[in-house]
Amino acid sequence: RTTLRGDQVIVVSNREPYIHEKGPDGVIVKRPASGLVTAVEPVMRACSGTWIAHGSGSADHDVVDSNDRVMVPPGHDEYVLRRLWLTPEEEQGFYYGFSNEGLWPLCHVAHVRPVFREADWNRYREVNQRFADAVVAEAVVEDPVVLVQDYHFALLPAMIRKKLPRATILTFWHIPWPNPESFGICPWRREILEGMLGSTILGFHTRFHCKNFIETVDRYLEARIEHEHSTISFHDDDTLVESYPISIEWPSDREVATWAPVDVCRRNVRERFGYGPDHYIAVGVDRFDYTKGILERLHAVERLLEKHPKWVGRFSFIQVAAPSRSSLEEYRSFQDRIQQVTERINKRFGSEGYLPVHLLAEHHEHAALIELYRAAEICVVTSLHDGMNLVCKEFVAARDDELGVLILSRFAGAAREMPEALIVNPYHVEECADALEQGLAMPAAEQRERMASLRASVREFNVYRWAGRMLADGGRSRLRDRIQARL
Ligand code: ADQ
Repeated sequence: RTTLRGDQVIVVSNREPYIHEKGPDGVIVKRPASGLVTAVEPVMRACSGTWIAHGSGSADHDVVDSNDRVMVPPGHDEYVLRRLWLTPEEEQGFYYGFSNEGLWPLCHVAHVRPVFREADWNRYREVNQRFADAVVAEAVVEDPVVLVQDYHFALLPAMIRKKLPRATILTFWHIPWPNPESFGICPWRREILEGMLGSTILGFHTRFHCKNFIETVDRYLEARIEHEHSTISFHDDDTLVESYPISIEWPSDREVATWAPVDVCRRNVRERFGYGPDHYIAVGVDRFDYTKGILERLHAVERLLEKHPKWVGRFSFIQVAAPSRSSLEEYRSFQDRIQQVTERINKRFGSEGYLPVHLLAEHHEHAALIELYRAAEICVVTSLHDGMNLVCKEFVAARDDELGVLILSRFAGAAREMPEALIVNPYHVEECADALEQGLAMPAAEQRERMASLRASVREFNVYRWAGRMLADGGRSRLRDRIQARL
C-alpha cells in the first residue's frame, strides 16, 4: 500500500476473482479454483484499483454501470471488477485454443504436444487487443501501474506500452518458462517475446525460469541483454527479468479461530468415509490437469499397497480434483483415465467398507479443503512440472498442530523453498511409494521438526512479500523515470 500510494493500479487476468451466477434466490458469488486468484486477490484487496477479467458467470445482471463493473468482494466493496464478455469463438480460440492447447503444454514440459492453429492465434491476438483497449479506457492517469497476469496475455504489455508509454507494466508469468529449444517450436515465438518485452518488469517464480526466458530472447531476438542486472533492452525499452516466488495469504488469527480443532476434523472426515479413528489418510488437491501428476500419484498408492500389504484396509488416499478445461479432449480423456485407474485400484485392493482411493471430482469450498488438510496424515503434491504450486503451502498453513507430512515434487517451483518436505521425482513410482511409506511411519517428533520449519518459511514468504517485492521494484523504476524526466 505504501509503495504505490496515490498510484492507480489495474490488474488484468483471464480468470475473475469472483464469479456472479444467477441462482433461484438471486445472485450467487463463487470463488474459482485458481492459484492465480488465490495469490493475487488478497493483494488487490489491499491496494483497491480495478481488476479486468474475462466474465464467466451470467452477464445480464449485477452490472453497476455500462462498463460491466461490479464492486467486490461481495459485501465489502474494496475494489472494482470489470468483466469483458468474450464471444464463444473468442473463448475457443483465445482461451481453450492458443492459451491452453498451445502455450500451456509448450511451457509445461509434460509430454503433451502443443497444438498451434492459425485461427486460435488470431483470436488470441484480438482478445489481447480487447483487453489492452479496456486497460486504456480504465486508465485515468497517463502512468498507471498495470499488473498483467499470466500466459493468456503475452501480447498485452507491448499493446499497452504503445498507447500508454509511461505506464509501469508489471507482468507475472504464473507457469514455467521452458528452454529455448522447447519454446522455439512455437510458430509465433517472436511476437510473443516482443509482446512480453513491453513490460517494465517481467516476473517468474524461479531464477531458473528467468534464465530460460533470457536465453530464449537471446536466441530469437536482436536484443541487448545485461546479465549482471538481469535486464533486456529492446526497441529502447528496458525490461527487468526477476524471480518473485508466489505464495499464499497466511491465515489470520481470526480465520484460524473459525477452524474446527484438528481432532474434530480428523473424526469428521473419517466418519464421512466410514472409517474408524485410526484409519490413515493422504490427500491430493488439484485442478484436474495432466501437469499435476495425479496418475503418477495413483500408481504410487497402488505400489505402496502392493509392497506393504499391512496398509491395505488401514490407509486411503483422497483425491480432490476440480474439473478444469473440460471442453478440451485432452482434459476429458485424462479425467476418464484417472477414473479408470481409480476403479482398477479399488477393485484390486478394496473390500466391503474400504476403498483405497476416493476420487472426489468436484470443486470444494475453502473450508472443506482446510478440514481435509487438517485431517490428513499426508498431503501429496506430485506435479510433473508446476510454476510454483500453492496447495503445498495451503497444507502447511492449515497445520497449526505442526503435524502432517508433505510429499512434494522436485519439479514444482515450491520444492526450492520447501526442502523439509519429502522431495520426490513423480515419474519414479517406487520412490513415491517409499515416500508414502516413510510419511505414514514418520515419528511425531520428526513431523514437528519439519512442519515447524515449513510453517515459519511460508508464513514469512507470504503473498504480500511476493507482491510487495514486485511493487517495490516497480516503484523504484517509476522513481528513476521521474528523475530522468527532470534531467
Ligand atoms: P494452478 O495450476 O491453478 O496455478 P496451484 O498453485 O496449485 O495451481 O493452485 C490451485 C488453487 O486452486 C489452490 O488455491 C487450491 O486450493 C485450489 N483448488 C485446487 N483444487 C481445488 C478443488 N477441487 N476445489 C477447490 N479449490 C481447489 C497456477 C500455476 C501454479 C502457481 C499458481 C500461482 O500452475 O504453479 O502456483 O498459478 O502462481
